Amino acid sequence: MTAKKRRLIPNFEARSAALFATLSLGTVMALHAQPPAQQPIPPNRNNWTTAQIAEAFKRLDANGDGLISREEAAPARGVAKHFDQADTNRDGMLSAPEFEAAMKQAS
Ligand SMILES: [Ca+2]
Ligand SMILES: [Ca+2]
Repeated sequence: MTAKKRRLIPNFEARSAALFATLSLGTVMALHAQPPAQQPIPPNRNNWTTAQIAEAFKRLDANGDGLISREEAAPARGVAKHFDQADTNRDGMLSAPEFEAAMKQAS
């Protein structure tokens, strides 16, 4: 603490600095108090992820041969309904890529 230093920070300057700090803080708080700007909504929010589709495929593939037959698709009404559309190569079975493409189209 030197006399020189004290002289550099006169009382009124210290007070205006405090006021400035308060105003800045108020501005920051006001900004934070604002309702959140539009939450970014992922465009594919309702779409199934590849992982979810793979999981669903595994569940439907009751005999684990890597294909979903019409019988295996029966419990999943949506899949059964679109089975023919999904079965793009018309072999009567849904392969994983066929199933995935159909699920992504449906959602
Ligand atoms: Ca199967
Ligand atoms: Ca097929």
